[in-house]
Amino acid sequence: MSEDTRPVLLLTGMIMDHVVERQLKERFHLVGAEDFEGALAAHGDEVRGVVTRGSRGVTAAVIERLPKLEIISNFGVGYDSVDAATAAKHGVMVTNTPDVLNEEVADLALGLLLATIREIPQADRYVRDGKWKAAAFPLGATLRGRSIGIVGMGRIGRAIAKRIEAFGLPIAYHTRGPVPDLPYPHYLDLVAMARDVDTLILILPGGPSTRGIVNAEVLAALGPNGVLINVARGSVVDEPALIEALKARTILAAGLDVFADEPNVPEALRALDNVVLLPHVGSATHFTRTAMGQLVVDNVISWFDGKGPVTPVAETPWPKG
Ligand code: NAP
Ligand code: 8YV
Repeated sequence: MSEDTRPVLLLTGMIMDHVVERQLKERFHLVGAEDFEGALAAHGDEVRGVVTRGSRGVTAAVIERLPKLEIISNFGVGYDSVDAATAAKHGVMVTNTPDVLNEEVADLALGLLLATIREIPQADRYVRDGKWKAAAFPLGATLRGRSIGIVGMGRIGRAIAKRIEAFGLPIAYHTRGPVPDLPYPHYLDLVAMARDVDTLILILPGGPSTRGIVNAEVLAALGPNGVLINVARGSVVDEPALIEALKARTILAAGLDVFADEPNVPEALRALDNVVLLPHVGSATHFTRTAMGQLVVDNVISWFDGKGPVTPVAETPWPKG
């Protein structure tokens, strides 16, 4: 039996250790960062908190092995890899990291949009490969005259819309219900919106309710001049249907920061020249990841100080309903 009376926190991996571990290690007994399964087996009965990120989920099976669990603090605003419904059923608080990453992710979304339409990575490769000496880079597609459909109009969606406005382009959006006070047309029907715009930007949560909503029908409606930008989750797109549409050129191009099975990106996607592929870097700056790490820490400390969570997710409201 251990003499250590500090609450046990299970880390599902290394998570901004110079922010998270540095601040938590005095007050908590941290286990699992380097050997999650081993720590789960050795400490499962004592664990009172879990700190996690998208790359390793906190499933119902994990939650059920942690009888003393009180809080799951997720590094990331998207918490589709945490089974929040099961956590709620067991009275376990779930927190995420909203707002601190809005502007960073919106910046990246616009960068990816421009990179995709203006073929910036392809042009860079052209120079590096010494092809410029033989011929000028071919003329390409334009952002001018485009109309943008944003799928998801929450915190980050609105930050993206602000940037699109500055580019002088019309905006429409699809969510399950209209957002009050927004001047843009709202579509309840995603296919109808895809038909009316030529560029889709995805920024909605992953998980069962959004799985594959961008399917072959949506891509067909987007049409041959269509551009798809996904900074949401890979799961919201039917990836094989997207690959088919890109191969057959029934859409023009795609810019993807997220994939169905990260970090595995299908060879069929990597072989295409009409896609820009990023390794899930929407929030990946020192500035923003530090702010996200701090919010993870703040949630854990506030909880164990008896002050409740700072940023609880919708499934585990605070104060309790
Ligand atoms: P948020 O404020 O909760 O907004 C989510 C938006 O999605 C809302 O407008 C919501 O509207 C809409 N939505 C939810 N379910 C929907 C459905 N079934 N069909 C259509 N629309 C739906 O979230 P956020 O902070 O903006 O973050 C959005 C997501 O971006 C995260 O969950 C995460 O997956 C992703 N993300 C990615 C990166 C990256 O690195 N690439 C970084 C940060 C976040 P309704 O509820 O009215 O439908
Ligand atoms: C993170 C994200 O990189 O916040 C999110 O939902 O996708 C990104 O900001 C990711 O969650 C950390 O693993």
